[in-house]
Amino acid sequence: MAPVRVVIVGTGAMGSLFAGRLARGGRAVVMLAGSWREALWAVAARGLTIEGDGGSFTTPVATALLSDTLGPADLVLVLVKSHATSAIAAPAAQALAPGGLLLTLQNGLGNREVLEAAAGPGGVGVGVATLGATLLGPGRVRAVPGRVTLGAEPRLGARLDAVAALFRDAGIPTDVVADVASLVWRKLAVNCAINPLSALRGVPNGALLEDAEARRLLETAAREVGAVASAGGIVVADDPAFLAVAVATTTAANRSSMLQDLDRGAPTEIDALCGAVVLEGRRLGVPTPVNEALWVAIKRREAHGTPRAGASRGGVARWSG
Ligand code: KPL
Repeated sequence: MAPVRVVIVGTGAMGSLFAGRLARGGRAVVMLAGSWREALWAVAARGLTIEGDGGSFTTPVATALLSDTLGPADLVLVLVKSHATSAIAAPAAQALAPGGLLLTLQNGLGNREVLEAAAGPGGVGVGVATLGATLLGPGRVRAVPGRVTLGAEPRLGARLDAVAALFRDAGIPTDVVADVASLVWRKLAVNCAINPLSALRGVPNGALLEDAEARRLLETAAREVGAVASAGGIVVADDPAFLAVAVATTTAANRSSMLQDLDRGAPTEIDALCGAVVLEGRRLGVPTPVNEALWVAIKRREAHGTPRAGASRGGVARWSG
């Protein structure tokens, strides 16, 4: 069988994790693309190193700048931060081979729409990842267990099932579910609950469950997201607070992506998370006081913009995706 041609856009923790796992899986030829030159150079020189869940390994992976010619790829996997989606949408779409799939596994609302504007709706799929990944330095990542869930849509045909099989063969537990809107809002509830609280407190996800006040805020933030989803006609199915607690438990050791962003003085995804929920809540007449407070608090910390003391690992002060 011919190898699957995969371009991964995003050289941060998640992009590196997927690139490493898929490259080692042996069924894909992988190219890691981004704008963070230090990471691209490190990977080109030494390969990608993944530690943690599933054992440590280093694997060679091809690299490219976004301004290079990318593809043609059967799968373009988008793993940049949500605020960078507009900047990468055109090169990501251009990298697609005819019939290829552009798949976003990003956090937050709005990414799909931006990618569809560049690639057309027929070529864009959506999934969510509860895998945790901590960037240890350029091209070096620690993985925390979790899974990927992909949203099946009739217009995507069998392409999503093929991607699910590719991920599973690379050791990434993957499911396919039918209700994409529910999938996205369930993950949104988890991220709005875990990410800002862990970032503000400077603790790994699991520590939020050990403190009564943090846990109450986590559960309330998640339920607010569920209330906004319901008002918009989206069925979240489970209690969003239960979902957030479950993910905080399985990713207990992980430092959330927002905590890692604040640690290195980089912009966070708060606008696409709590910010998007607050605006949607206002539109639908649903109060979201905890999400609003978290949005404001993270924006203040971003404006302050100083990397947390001792947060710079591997001698890199500012990392970007
Ligand atoms: O998606 C995540 C993130 O950190 O962005 C979770 C699942 C909360 C893992 O930390």
